[in-house]
Amino acid sequence: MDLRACNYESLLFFCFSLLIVHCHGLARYTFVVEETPYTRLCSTKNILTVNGQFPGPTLSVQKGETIIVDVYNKADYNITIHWHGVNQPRNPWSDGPEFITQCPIRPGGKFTQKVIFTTEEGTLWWHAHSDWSRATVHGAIVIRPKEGSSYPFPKPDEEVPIILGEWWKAPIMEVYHQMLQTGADPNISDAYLINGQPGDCYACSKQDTFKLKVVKGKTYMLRLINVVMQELMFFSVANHSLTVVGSDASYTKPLTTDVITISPGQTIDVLLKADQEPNHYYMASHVYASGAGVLYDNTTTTAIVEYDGDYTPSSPPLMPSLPYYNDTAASYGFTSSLRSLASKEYPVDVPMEITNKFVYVISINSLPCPANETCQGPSGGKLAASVNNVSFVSPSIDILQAYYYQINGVFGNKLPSFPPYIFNFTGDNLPTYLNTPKVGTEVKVLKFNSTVELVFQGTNLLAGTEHPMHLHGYSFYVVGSGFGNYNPKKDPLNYNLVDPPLQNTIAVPKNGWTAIRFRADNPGVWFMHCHIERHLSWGMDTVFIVRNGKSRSSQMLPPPLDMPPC
Ligand SMILES: *[C@@H]1O[C@H](CO)[C@@H](O)[C@H](O)[C@H]1NC(C)=O
Ligand SMILES: *[C@@H]1O[C@H](CO)[C@@H](O)[C@H](O)[C@H]1NC(C)=O
Ligand SMILES: *[C@@H]1O[C@H](CO)[C@@H](O)[C@H](O)[C@H]1NC(C)=O
Ligand SMILES: *[C@@H]1O[C@H](CO)[C@@H](O)[C@H](O)[C@H]1NC(C)=O
Ligand SMILES: *[C@@H]1O[C@H](CO)[C@@H](O)[C@H](O)[C@H]1NC(C)=O
Ligand SMILES: *[C@@H]1O[C@H](CO)[C@@H](O)[C@H](O)[C@H]1NC(C)=O
Ligand SMILES: *[C@@H]1O[C@H](CO)[C@@H](O)[C@H](O)[C@H]1NC(C)=O
Ligand SMILES: *[C@@H]1O[C@H](CO)[C@@H](O)[C@H](O)[C@H]1NC(C)=O
Ligand SMILES: *[C@@H]1O[C@H](CO)[C@@H](O)[C@H](O)[C@H]1NC(C)=O
Ligand SMILES: [Cu+2]
Repeated sequence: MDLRACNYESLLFFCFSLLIVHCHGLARYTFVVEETPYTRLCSTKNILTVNGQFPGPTLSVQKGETIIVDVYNKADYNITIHWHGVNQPRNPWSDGPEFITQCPIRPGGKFTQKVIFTTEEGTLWWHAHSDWSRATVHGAIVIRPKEGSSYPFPKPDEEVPIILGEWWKAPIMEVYHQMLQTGADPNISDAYLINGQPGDCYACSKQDTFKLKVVKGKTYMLRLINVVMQELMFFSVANHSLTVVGSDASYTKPLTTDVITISPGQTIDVLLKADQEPNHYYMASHVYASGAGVLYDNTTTTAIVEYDGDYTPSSPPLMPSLPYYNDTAASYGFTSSLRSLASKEYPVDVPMEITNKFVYVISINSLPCPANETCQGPSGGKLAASVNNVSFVSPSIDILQAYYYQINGVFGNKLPSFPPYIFNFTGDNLPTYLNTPKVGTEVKVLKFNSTVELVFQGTNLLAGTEHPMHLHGYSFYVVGSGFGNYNPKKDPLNYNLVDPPLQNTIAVPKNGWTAIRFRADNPGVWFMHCHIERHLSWGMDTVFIVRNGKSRSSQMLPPPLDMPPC
């Protein structure tokens, strides 16, 4: 059904089981968050879903469109919904992270969110941004080119979201609370998923395999989304090469590869040409995990690419080879080879004059065990994480409201711009006294339209590992990266200011650094955090507050009347 056709007047439609009403030219969607039974691996449990679907409904919009989503919370948990990678100019009110831009929608509550698309084109996603409910509350966002324009590559015959997920048999909120209580790593998940299905490498999962039917000679665009909670993922399709054409709703130079690395939060659009002998081929994905001693489910999740035709398929289907679990060279090799299209039609706009230079050390840490508790983290303490030695604590009133209405005592603006203490960040055998951070709710305030260069520096404290850093409200250019300690004299000489990729999530390599640049031209309160869920919960988070500009059109929109109460 062509959604454009119902734009003229208020009409009711059921499209892809989404309730859509078009009125005054804005498409309106209904999201009902509720408990839904889910049976996989011979186990039936209730999970939180949107509209009873898992993964949730796909939002399909056109570049530059604004949509309205009425979110109803019919679950027993606090909920918020975030539109990941949608920059939402001047509209932090609908961004969604709980206690950052809103208080949660309580059980029985409702919140109407306005989602403003501007420059994004390609694939993004939406997800819950409260506790760990995003494990099952998520779905794809497909942003089509504007009417009358097309892709910067031949139009694929078909397009399909491929959502890499992670699932626990235990209720996710119990896994989360147990982690906070013990101070140790969370229990490992029971399965990784492709479009909600574990695939047949798991026991009791033969029927639970996603299938993509293809016709020889046709081209398919896979809109890959990593919604996994705790790990980066490798992805490959047997006997087929993949051509990357976009990431995070921005086009890239075509990159042909056998294996993709995708970090939690990231999207990658790839073209798959059905050019092999008619057969069954596995699409397969498993974890890339480099942190020493970190446990994970090491099963490969699979889907099947099934050619149309009259043939006897090989049994089992052909399996691709994926890099080894700790293959950092494969992971970084892929991530660092993405390039913006940087063409006449899709130019880059990298800030050249920098107003604000920051170096943020992002680290895993530990905190001492409170006297009235028993902890199972490192040395009997609790795992934590920090940005420039501040482990972020969620306030009990959201920061946006506190900023807008000038409520004191909710947050401070003392996040250091540079590491407060210089040591060999990526060195071996670091002294344990470096493990303990401060705790607090500290933000960084930026002038409207100032420019930012931010270097993320990873550390080897407790366990050197990747950190996929995600910024709300902006896309940023990834201008440089490397292993070891960032060198402010030498490394900027190698920055790519010509065709750096424009992303909203970037995996900072294990024991390495990554430099990003953006122009602070979106006033509001914007969360920035590691998209590995346990790191986020331990405090690897901070906030940029971008002040209003002088003109009306460079100021935050007024708050909607139905902001959920705190
Ligand atoms: C986590 O794993 C431990 C050990 O297997 C188990 O006792 C505990 O019940 C699990 N917790 C949850 C929330 O599933
Ligand atoms: C798929 O690739 C494998 C290994 O590269 C090769 O042995 C096999 O013949 C190929 N199969 C088909 C059907 O192309
Ligand atoms: C995967 O996990 C299983 C059981 O937990 C273990 O026996 C096996 O060695 C692991 N494989 C790899 C490649 O780590
Ligand atoms: C990866 O893991 C294997 C098996 O545990 C180990 O032999 C190898 O040294 C590891 N490689 C790296 C780069 O850590
Ligand atoms: C320990 O004490 C602190 C401070 O009095 C309190 O907030 C916390 O809930 C207590 N923890 C437990 C597990 O009783
Ligand atoms: C930092 O630690 C690394 C790894 O142990 C080592 O190779 C390097 O020489 C150290 N750098 C300095 C300046 O000490
Ligand atoms: C972090 O802050 C704590 C508490 O103030 C301090 O003891 C520690 O030395 C600091 N660590 C670093 C690496 O800055
Ligand atoms: C932001 O600064 C740039 C560069 O100086 C300028 O071209 C642009 O007009 C400014 N934007 C606004 C909204 O003030
Ligand atoms: C839900 O959020 C409110 C604050 O808006 C808080 O007071 C309440 O404790 C939360 N409930 C749960 C179950 O987390
Ligand atoms: Cu992290």
